[in-house]
Amino acid sequence: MTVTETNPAATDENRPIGFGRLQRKEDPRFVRGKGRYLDDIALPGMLHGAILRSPVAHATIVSIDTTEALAHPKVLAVITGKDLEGLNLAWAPTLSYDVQAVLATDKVRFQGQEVAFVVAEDRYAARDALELIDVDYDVLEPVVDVRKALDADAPIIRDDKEGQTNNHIFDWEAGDSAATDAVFDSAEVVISEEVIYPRVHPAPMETCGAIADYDPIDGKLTLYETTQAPHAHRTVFALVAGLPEHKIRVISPDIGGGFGNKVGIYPGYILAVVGSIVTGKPVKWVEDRSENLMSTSFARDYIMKADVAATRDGRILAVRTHVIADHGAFNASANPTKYPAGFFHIFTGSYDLEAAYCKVTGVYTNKAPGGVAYACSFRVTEAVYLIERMVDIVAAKLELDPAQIRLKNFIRPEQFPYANKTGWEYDSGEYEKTFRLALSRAGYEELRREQAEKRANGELMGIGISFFTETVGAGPRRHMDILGLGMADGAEVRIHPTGKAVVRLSVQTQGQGHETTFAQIVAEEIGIPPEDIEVVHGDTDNTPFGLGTYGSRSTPVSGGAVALATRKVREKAKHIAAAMLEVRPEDLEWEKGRWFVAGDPTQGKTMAEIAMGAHGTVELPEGIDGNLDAEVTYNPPNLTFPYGAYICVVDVDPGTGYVKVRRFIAVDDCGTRINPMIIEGQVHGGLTDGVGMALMEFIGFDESGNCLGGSFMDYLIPTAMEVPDWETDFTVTPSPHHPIGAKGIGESATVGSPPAVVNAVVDALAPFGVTHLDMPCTPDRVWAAMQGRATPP
Ligand code: PCD
Repeated sequence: MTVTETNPAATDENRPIGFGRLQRKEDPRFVRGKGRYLDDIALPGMLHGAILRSPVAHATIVSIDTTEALAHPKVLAVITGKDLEGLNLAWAPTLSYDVQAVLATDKVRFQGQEVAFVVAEDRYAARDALELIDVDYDVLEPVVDVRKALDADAPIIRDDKEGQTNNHIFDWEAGDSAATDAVFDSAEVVISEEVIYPRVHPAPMETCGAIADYDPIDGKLTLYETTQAPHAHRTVFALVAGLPEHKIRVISPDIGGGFGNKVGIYPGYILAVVGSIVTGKPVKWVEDRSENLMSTSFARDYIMKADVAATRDGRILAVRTHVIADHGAFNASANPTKYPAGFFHIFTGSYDLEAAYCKVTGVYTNKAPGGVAYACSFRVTEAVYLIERMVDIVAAKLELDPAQIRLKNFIRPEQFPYANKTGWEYDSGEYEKTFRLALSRAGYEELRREQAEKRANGELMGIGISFFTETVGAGPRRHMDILGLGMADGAEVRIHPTGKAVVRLSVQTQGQGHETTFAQIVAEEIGIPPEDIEVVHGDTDNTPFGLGTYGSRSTPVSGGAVALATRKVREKAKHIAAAMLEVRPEDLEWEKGRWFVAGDPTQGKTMAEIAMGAHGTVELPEGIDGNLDAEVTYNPPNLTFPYGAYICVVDVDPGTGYVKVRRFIAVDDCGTRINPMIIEGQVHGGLTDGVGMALMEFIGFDESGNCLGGSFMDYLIPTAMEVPDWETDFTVTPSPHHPIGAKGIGESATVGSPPAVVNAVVDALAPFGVTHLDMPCTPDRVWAAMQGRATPP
């Protein structure tokens, strides 16, 4: 892949912090195949668990016969929902205040639902024994079509819940409905469309798993888990299982990709714990690929009906939308409490509107529960897709250029901090500057000329634009919590006597490079080289409390915590240096790595000397207790609002409908950049994800509720073959409230790229009169659209 970063501003004040394009400190173990993932861990005497899953989407369980399975010579336990009922563990709370069956007791409600758990001496025996369990199902009519879920005659899925008389979960709204309607009533142009973001899956390379090791003597549970949020999991386990929190240690080893899939607590994790308590031995459970795709948190699944009010010359005045959100059989969505539809209400995008209103209706269907924010800060992805598709549709209907209409409607630099119409305060942005850089990198005018020539020859070339604003870094704890846990993060920095440091994080890396970038933040603040700074994470016994890594919150929240903790250390170092130099602290000045006497630079102490002094024999001033450690819990004042301008060029094969992404230009602004190489990697990965969703990824269901995306034969993910050489660039607009000005970047490209790709495909199909096409733009769908036919399912 070619990496092109030509921004001349990338020097001096825009330089990356803390030693810049540092190679990743974690890579020596990864590139040698020496990472330690969950399935690499083998504890002495460890047993293996496997889950029996429902073959049907909706059925009453008449009986479960486990006799034969229990008779298998290598089987130690077979656990059913009835057994769990006795322990009060058959149902577990979800992150959205619903309950989810750990093992089905009365009914199964989606294909792949957990029905029984076998613990055996090895994995093969556990799997074999699943086939010896005899379950008698009485099959019921499933609810598959979300549009029919609220019909009066629809089967009620959640009859386990008292008072639940239909499949309705929630209605949630944001913005001002009346004010929005008023703008619509007098608008020159109103344009409407139904935009679908289909069900997709994060599908990380490593599937989910857990090893539970319960020690019956001291009652301590050590739980190895593929989790993005070890501390939150520990607390939830304490609340759910009634285990004392100080007796739970959650260890998250190396994670082979999370992408939101490893935020929730899945039945398999709880079953591993129950298995260990029952057998007195460690129990490992690791799901296979189909289990991952069919039962763990899916993403998206939003049907969005939207209207845009505009002037005839393309000034966008208001947007309103009603969304039907398919949450599957249990509402296991991971969202801050106040926001059952996540941060969807950022659907006003990057534009200065007069009014906006959204209503989201969540419903149950007989599908796997979720949905999770797959590379997405709680539904920002859906929001960005909606507004960026709608802006293009408006442009097409008004015969305006999609670049011009965006330029006309952007929030202007002087309007920041910008209060949008649904309650967000965007921290900073220079949208036009970033957008113009993307246009010039793409050679936009030239591309349009080329397109016109090609069209004249019957060739289908499309140019798609997307400009996105995200809201990442949840969040100010007064607004945001998950199950009552406020969304702040702790960080601890310790400087050892010889001047080497350790920083302990509450967040958990899944491949994005925290062991490098957090060392860089400390390095920048205190002048110790990054290689002398150890980053510790993923073990609740050894790290401060915090809510974990998702929604691109590590840099905005934990990054702030680390910067502030390090500044505390620096401040303390000043007092110790003053004592060592026998001067007053006010007389000292800081230069990277060293305090020195103002006016006499020869008189100074390096951090290493100060560290030794702190632990040595120097008489320390009042109130300085003699170490160089500090701890901070950072509760961010606001979220951060990274943004970007993406331009995609596609060629559509007129004979087959196959879409080839020829070029993709991505200009991102994530404020202060810590490690440009890591940022590029994050962007490349996210763009690949985005192309996947736009063109091939899809979890579908047949009318019986059978999952049609249950393996990588059906659920296509992109490879290097399907993506172009990415052309990336950037601008730097620091966050004014973040301690180092950084915003998140990990999700930007996944959020911003699908609309650029789809806009390009629709643009290519303009000669056929096509103005909208739903994802994924597979060859059969594109072909159907070219023939003027409805989208095939
Ligand atoms: N950075 C820098 N600078 C800036 C920002 C950032 O440098 N300014 C970097 C950091 O440090 C890191 C990264 O970059 O390392 C990222 O970041 P952020 O944005 O903050 O984020 P985080 O939190 O860390 O992470 C998370 C994300 C997410 S969310 C997702 S999906 C994905 C991403 O991340 N995932 C993943 N990326 C990645 N990568 C990898 N490799 N793997 C994975 O898994 Mo969700 O919500 O969960 O759905």
